[in-house]
Amino acid sequence: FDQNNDGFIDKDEFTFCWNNWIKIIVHPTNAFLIVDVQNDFISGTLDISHCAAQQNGSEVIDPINKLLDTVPFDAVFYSLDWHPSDHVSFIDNLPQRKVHPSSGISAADAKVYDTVVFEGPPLMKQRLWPRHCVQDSWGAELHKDLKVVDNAVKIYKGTNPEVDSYSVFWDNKKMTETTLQSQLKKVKATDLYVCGLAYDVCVGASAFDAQSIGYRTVLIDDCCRGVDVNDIEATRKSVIDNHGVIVNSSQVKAMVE
Ligand code: VGL
Ligand code: ZN
Repeated sequence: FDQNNDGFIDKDEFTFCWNNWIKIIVHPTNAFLIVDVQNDFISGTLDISHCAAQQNGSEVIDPINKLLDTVPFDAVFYSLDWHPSDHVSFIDNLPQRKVHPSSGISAADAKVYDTVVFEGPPLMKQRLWPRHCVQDSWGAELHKDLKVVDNAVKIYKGTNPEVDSYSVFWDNKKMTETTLQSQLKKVKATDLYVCGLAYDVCVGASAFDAQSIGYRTVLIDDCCRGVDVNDIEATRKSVIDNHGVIVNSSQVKAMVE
């Protein structure tokens, strides 16, 4: 695309970014996916400012609202982490579950943010989080300052108590699919702009799946906040390695128009 905004497609840029695509996209259709901008991640039970990277989730709201006000996306999706009370990822549900010895840690010693292996079959790796985004609770609501546009679609994920769901496309075991892909097909989306919380968890997993399906994937860096700086950097690297692009929100309008 026209990275320099000079009317010419930069050939090197094109080859570098989009060499994964064998068909030329005649009618680009742009969808905007806003991941999990929910109270619990901003000032609730899983406030990411208490995580290693100490980032403030509320800082994504203004730049996202500005994009919604100024960029003519063809479709807008909001995802919501939406867990039942007995969800497998909640550390306080650990006593009701069986930790496999390969965890290298006993249920009694496991702490929040640790990863354990639950008994199978099949065995299942699971990172433990504080109870968060319980269905119909305040913590699961989208932040009140986040603009919700008309005709947007909300996608709920993580509703199965037995399996976590970071990506907005599939659960972590890839057993069940949300309606996101079918709705993107309906609008013939070719390009997916992704942002939100948490950068290195649900945003990263969603971008990864979008790229595996074949969407031209654009990660909007300044509209994301995350948990761990090393994991955030790994997410960026993965998007670039898979021929996606990472931009600042100030660049998006020119890309979509
Ligand atoms: C998320 C941790 C647990 C996220 C969801 O939305 O990134 N993180 N559940
Ligand atoms: Zn969750």
